[in-house]
Amino acid sequence: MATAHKNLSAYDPEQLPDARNMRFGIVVAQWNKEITEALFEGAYKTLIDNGVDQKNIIRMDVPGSFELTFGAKLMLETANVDAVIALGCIIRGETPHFEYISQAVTHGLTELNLKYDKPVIFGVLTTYSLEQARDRAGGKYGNKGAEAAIAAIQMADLSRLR
Ligand code: DLZ
Repeated sequence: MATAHKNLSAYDPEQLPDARNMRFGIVVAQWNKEITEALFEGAYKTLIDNGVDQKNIIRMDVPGSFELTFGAKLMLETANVDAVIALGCIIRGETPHFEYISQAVTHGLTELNLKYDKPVIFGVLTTYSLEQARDRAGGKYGNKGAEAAIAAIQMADLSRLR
């Protein structure tokens, strides 16, 4: 696969829209907290590096990835943000929980994108092991949180076309 050994988080800041006047919500699932904290750090740093004021980054913690949908909805309704970044990590165990939670949060966040006029970004890792998650949360394949922040800036800029 072309992306198998590539850091996926590299980007050209010159190509990103101006984010200095944007405001973001970040909803962070507390399951697999080691990973989701690393995702948060990646997202937060990327927003700051692109000129977002720290007072315009609002964090909300929720218990697990299943609760990201409700957390993102609350954020959209109460925090006056330009975009919401939902961060979670679902690791496959021995039961079908993985499939149910992954599908629920994917559908939930998609519904929010259709219902509200502000974008919600999917920053949820779905992996077969903790090691795969670490590789994608600041490890050899970059940081999915940073990628989610870049997507959030791009989508917030697009939504201003409305
Ligand atoms: C229950 C559960 C399981 C088994 N695995 C994960 C996981 O890998 N990642 C995650 O974010 N959350 C997990 N959860 C918790 C659910 O997302 C949810 O918090 C609970 O089912 C309560 O609704």
